[in-house]
Amino acid sequence: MNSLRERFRPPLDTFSGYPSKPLEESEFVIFGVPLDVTHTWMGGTKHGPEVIRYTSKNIESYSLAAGADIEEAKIHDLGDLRLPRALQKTLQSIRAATSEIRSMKKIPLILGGEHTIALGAAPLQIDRLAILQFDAHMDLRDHYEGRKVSHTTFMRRIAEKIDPQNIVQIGVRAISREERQFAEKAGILCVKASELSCSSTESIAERLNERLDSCEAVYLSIDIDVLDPAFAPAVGNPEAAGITPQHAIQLIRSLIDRRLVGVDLVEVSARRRLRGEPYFDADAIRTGVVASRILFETILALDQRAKPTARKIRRASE
Ligand SMILES: [Mn+2]
Repeated sequence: MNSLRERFRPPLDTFSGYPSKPLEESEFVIFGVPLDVTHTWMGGTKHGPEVIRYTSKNIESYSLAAGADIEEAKIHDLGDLRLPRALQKTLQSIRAATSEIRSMKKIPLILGGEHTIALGAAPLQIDRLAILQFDAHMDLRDHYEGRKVSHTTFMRRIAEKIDPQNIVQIGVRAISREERQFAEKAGILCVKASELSCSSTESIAERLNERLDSCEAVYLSIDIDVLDPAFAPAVGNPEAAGITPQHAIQLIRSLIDRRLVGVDLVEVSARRRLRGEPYFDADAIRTGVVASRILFETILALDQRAKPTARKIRRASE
């Protein structure tokens, strides 16, 4: 356990602002990965974990939807992973930390950082693992700007290691022709952002749960750029016509259950760090506020799932 701690920088603020529960008693183990190396437009994801911790301690901690308070959730915040220089080493370090957390029967929850970290965090060795990805992008390019491993190719690498039919992508709207063809051929289930404005979240959740039913474990990866830039402007690659925070929260509440083996929330970025309060620019604060809310609702929704088999579609807007 000590060797696990040594790999992290203790956080200045803990996630949610409440003191961490002891590691042994916790259900979620949170850590940041301030990775910001393969960006193709705007950087700033190295500030992501700090933005999320800062906003999460300032928003209301009670959830109306869950009828519970994040203060009561069993969360331990390890701080930020110390990053080696090489990207492959970073991915190995994420893999080692997440498997250690999972071996303690706890759920790792990662604050990004760029999306590439999901390649290290998702337990791809698990048979019938599903990846539930909220994203404006598919990230399925074979390579990009000479890189085989980056924020825009990592899902292709994942699709080479698990059954692509167990990949579900929600909120997609910014893709290349190559990605579209690959996804269709591979049988990836894609819910376009536009579908969420004309179908109910209940009917979409039902369709997705049918696909997820045969899976043994689910890894949830949330790229905050899945939201419209009006809600989440501080991201590396903003794309118009995105989904709303309500859509994201309702779907997450309807889809997750005790098969969850990991969560990441990535791509929150900040252009600059300011002196004094507020610590970050207004776009970063706005993005952090919605990211923090989504994480609170995810954690509290899982707390309500009593049995591993409870996969009934739930009305999320109660
Ligand atoms: Mn994205």
